[in-house]
Amino acid sequence: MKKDMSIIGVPMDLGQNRRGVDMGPSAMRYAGAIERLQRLQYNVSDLGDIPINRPDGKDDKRDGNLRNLQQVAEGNQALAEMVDQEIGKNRFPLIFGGDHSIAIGSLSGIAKHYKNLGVIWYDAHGDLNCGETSPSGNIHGMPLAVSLGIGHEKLTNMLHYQPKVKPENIVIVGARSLDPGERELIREKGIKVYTMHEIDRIGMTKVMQETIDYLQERTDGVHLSLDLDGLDPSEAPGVGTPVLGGLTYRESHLAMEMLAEADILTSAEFVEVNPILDDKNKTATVAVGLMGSLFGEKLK
Ligand code: B3U
Ligand code: MN
Ligand code: MN
Repeated sequence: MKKDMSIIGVPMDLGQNRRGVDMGPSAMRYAGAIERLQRLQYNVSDLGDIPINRPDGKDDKRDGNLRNLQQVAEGNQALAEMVDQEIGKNRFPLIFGGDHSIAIGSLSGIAKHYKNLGVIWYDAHGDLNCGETSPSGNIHGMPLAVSLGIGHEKLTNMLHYQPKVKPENIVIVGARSLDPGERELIREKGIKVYTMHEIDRIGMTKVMQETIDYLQERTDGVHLSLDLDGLDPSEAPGVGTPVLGGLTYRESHLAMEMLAEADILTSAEFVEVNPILDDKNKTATVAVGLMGSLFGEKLK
């Protein structure tokens, strides 16, 4: 893995309707993210936070069924440009969310640099909705569909190219809450999904080994998009849409350690940490612990 790393915070909470997730970047910094990575010998440059414009007046301006589309698009545009720039400098981008809508900007900036970017989507949800299928209008439930070129033009065409990712280069891990439209898209596009059912059946070791082998064969870079709600809410309570029956702390560390060993990652993001809903910064602390494993603590 590259030893030069750029941290980018994205205090975005407009992709969903529970305030507080904009403090995720601070919570992860407070939990010691930067020091932890420096201890692992990374040359870390913390670029601070991307400015996010708030909608004037009410928080719930919709464009079609998309809540806060304009502000979400603007924030993601700025993020996309910064990520693109950092990769251009040969640095590893590590992005701190913010709600999961920020993956739209991350993937726009990242995918430009690869012919076949692989994506590991560690999440309770598929985030494969669009305006027509979304039950909520929340853009944080849409970024993976956007990366496939499905959704509002303002989002899909960011940095003037699309799609960002091919469906066969995506692996979803931990899914247990999929909407009807998302299931249909998964079937139609043949997206690889390890739901909690498969993880219970074959175990995390096999799931990650298969994921790594599958992506190593077909991709030239791999982005990890880790939504803390992929973990069980008993271990990561500070998230906006908790879903029971999730991945354990231990399974998640194992997954991170296997990724570190395989050394396939070229970028990563940790999203949906909401310190207002948390229990004494537990979820940010879990996130930072997972970063430790992902970036090689066990290999030292
Ligand atoms: N699938 C639902 C719920 C949801 C998606 N992502 C999160 N929650 N975190 C939706 O609103 O699209
Ligand atoms: Mn998500
Ligand atoms: Mn989720």
